[in-house]
Amino acid sequence: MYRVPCRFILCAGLMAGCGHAPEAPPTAPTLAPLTAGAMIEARSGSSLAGEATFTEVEGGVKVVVTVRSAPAGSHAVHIHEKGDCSAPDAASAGPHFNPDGHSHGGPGDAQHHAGDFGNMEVGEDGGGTLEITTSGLTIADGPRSVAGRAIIVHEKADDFVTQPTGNAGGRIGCGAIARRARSSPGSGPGSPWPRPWAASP
Ligand SMILES: [Cu+2]
Ligand SMILES: [Zn+2]
Repeated sequence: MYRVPCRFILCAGLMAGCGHAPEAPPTAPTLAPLTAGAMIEARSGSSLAGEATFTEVEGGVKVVVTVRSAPAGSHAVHIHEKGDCSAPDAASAGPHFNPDGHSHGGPGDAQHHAGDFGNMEVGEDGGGTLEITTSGLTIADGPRSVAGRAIIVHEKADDFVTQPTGNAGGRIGCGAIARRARSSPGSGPGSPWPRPWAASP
């Protein structure tokens, strides 16, 4: 009854004692997190520029959107359905990305579209940043993937109530979201895995 587990332990001990392993151990988590990004371009006559980055994190996706040369004030930020910013008013990006068939809302509301990120505050210098981590999106392929969609910055603030848009006005910035190649795998110090914050003393 107990002999088989004991042999396993013995074998494992011998293998671990072997001076030089012929290959790196087959550890699965040697990959850097998946990321995606978008360059945000001016639309609807604005002079806005910016970028969005999406990083796979525990339990979801961390989103960071930064803009410059934007009008001061509050601006709604959403993911829209189509990664097509070709129209001068970005209407080509379609409606809000809505894989769950939810109503529009704020990111903390029970019902909201998957890419309803709330409002970004832009200062008098024209710069603004919005950071949010959401469990409702993925970077990998699937029904909730951000890849192939668009990030939109609006003219006005999102009221989180008006359906289906939040009454946020025109689309003054648009960026098509594309998944990026993972950085090189590695297993030594300084490699992307273990992640730096997990390895800190
Ligand atoms: Cu929008
Ligand atoms: Zn929405």
